[in-house]
Amino acid sequence: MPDFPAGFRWGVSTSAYQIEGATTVDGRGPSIWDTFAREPGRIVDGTTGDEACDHHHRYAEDTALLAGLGVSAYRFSISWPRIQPTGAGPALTAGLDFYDRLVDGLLAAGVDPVATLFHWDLPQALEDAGGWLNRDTAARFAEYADVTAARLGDRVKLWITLNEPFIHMSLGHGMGVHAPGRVLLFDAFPVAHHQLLGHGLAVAALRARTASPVAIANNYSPVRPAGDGDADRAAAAAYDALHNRLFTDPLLGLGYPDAPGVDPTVVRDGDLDVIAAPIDVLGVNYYNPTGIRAPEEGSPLPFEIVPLDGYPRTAFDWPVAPDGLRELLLQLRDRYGDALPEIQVTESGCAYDDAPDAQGRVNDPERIAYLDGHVRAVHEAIGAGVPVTGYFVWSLLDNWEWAEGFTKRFGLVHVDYPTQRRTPKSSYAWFRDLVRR
Ligand code: IFM
Repeated sequence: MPDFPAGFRWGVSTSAYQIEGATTVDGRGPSIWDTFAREPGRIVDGTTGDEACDHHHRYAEDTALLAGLGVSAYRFSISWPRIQPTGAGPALTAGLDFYDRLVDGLLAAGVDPVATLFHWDLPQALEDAGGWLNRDTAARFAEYADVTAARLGDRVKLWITLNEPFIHMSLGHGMGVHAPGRVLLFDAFPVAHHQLLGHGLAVAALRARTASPVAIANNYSPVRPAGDGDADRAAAAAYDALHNRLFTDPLLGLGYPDAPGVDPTVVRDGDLDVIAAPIDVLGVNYYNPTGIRAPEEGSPLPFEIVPLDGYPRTAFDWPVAPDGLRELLLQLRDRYGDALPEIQVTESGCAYDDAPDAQGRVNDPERIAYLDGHVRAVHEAIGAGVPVTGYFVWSLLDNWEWAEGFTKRFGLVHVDYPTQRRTPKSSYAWFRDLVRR
């Protein structure tokens, strides 16, 4: 492995609902995922995040795993309904206490706490009032950022406002396969705008409470047109605008792109200035590129997603394409030029059907190959002048993978859910050695 610049941040990521469990302790309110997971047929194995990895009780053990890995940073998310059970009003001290203990434990272990404020677990009471379709949710989000940073702002080293607002809009509100399960197709645009508005308002709230840098974590997927014809290229451009530009152009001061669904009547005077508040870091979550071709006649969508041939595939059937990460990082640099802030890859990882062998060891050579390829792609992008300063593996632990329940394992550490036993996989040792070097 080639050398990385001194100070490069190596980390791992998780999110609250996927690992914490303990969904009813300390006054936590219900979130949209508690509700959604209980609806028949929503989750492939019928499970919920009620227990997940029991991290809320086992955070000290998990902090020791982070220390053993030697990472310089740990990206976790804060559960909004633990802090404000109904998404409004004073912060719950007991809810904040948990993250206070976690943050202090990380610092004592020499690991920088990186906190994401919203990783999809909206308080159910806010959803009942319209959720992200309701403009007021943006103001509520800024209030939550304020009360949380008032307690943790002196110790969290990087704040991330939103995780993957594109996925929350498209899967949660466009297609209904994630919570809250709305099927609005392109009428979901207000969810995009109000998340971005909430982000901008939260940036201002965070700046008033902390000197630490502020970021957002977007999901990106470089688009490959299926053919050279004009129709496939136009379809690819439409998908690219939706997936890769809708949540980045306005953040970097360019306003909304010409993407399907964009509705200017939702955007009020001054909103774009709030959204374009300067950020210090752009978080990039990358898993795979997307193949696109022109839609069949009569399709409600201006594009059709098609499988990309010629790549190995993960247990999710996603193509393993490290070249896509290099391409994406160069594309961001070419697209945004001087407006592009420092980048940290805030998620990169893969699911495989990992299981312990007869000796109890978990060997995951495919994950090692995956990470090796993606880390090298980052190195090449840095060599080409892209300002990448960090790389976080998704994920520390196997965890509850949303609509896939417990069926997809992304961890460097295997979790046996019935016993909650943690077993570091061979990729954990590989990543530890990489970080040490
Ligand atoms: O598990 C998710 C995470 O919550 C958000 N980014 C993608 C991961 C893998 O699907």
